Amino acid sequence: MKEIGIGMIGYKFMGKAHSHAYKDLNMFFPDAPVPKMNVICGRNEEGVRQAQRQFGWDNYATDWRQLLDRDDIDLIDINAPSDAHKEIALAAAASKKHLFCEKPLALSLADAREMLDAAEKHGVKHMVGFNYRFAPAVQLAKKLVDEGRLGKIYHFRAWFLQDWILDPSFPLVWRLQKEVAGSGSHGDLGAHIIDLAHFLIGDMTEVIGMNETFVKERPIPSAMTGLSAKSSDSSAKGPVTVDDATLFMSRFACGALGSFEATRFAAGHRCTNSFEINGSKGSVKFDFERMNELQVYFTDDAEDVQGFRRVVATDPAHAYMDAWWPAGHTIGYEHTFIHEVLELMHALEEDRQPVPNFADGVKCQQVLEAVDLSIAERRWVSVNEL
Ligand code: SOE
Repeated sequence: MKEIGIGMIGYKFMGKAHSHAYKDLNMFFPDAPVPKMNVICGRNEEGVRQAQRQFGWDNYATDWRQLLDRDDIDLIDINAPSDAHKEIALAAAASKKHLFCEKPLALSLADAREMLDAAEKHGVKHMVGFNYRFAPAVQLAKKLVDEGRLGKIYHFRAWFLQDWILDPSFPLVWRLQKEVAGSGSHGDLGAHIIDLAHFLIGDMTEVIGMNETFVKERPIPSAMTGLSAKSSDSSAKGPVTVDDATLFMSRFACGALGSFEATRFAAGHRCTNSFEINGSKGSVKFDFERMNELQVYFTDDAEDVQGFRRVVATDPAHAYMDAWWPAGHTIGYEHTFIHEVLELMHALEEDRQPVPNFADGVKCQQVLEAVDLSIAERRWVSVNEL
């Protein structure tokens, strides 16, 4: 069985999700190449040593550069904060390591393009972490669109709603600082629904948007913290330099109209990642909080039973599901990462680019920046302007 040596940088939320995926992959997909969990890397020695033990890595390092000269590492997995992506990716590509990078790919379109160029120049494989594509219900939506079962697509609407920074005393974590995160809800949540739109119905041609930062200053945290930070009563405050919410409309090359909403201020919504597609022959509706289900409507159902039906996408007929449990037994968020890593391992074995790859990351970044430009200049922006 082929083995792929992994060196992973970052050990927090995504580090845990990726580690779990590497660990469980072959238990359910025994024919896939084996991801060898060789080295986990992070700046804080105590933290990374704890993660090494807890997640099951063989070694740890505190400087990512040490990973690049090692012969037992074929792939560098980058899930450090977004401002670190580019430097690591460029150096890893130059060292002929394959790349797996979390979204958003980079802080800017120019940086994302540089990362894609470097990967292509050095002939390495590259993947970007848009994990929601890998939910079986999302794969079913894609199949229905591709097989023409929804007919001509008229509408794509998507919304990704969270509420974890609703409290104004929630601290100024790195995700609220433009120089580290690139953008706020737009790049963090909007990136996912933009990618789902690209995956499901194709490219966008033009966009127009609006955004808002509702809480403009927040307490400065004493240490580097993320989503799990608690409200802070620190009196020292700093400016929030990213959007709290971004909304935009778009036109697609296929003729469909799109609408998108990403916000961290939707009280009561913890992780509502949803889309709806309406075509001439039917519609589908997806909500990540019920991720095993796809609501499906076909216009040619008999008149007396017309309506949305709830398809539970957990039968062996659905993508990936014959590897899991008996029909009807559900899977969860972490399984999207296992399917993502499955695609990555197979692509490396077959000597082809995984999908989604850095080209998809660039395409997403292009839409993110087109929306930002439309907001700055208060006009429709053609995606190809960028
Ligand atoms: C936080 O907003 C977050 O964890 C994102 O960073 C992820 O990409 C998204 O999948 C869930 O929400």
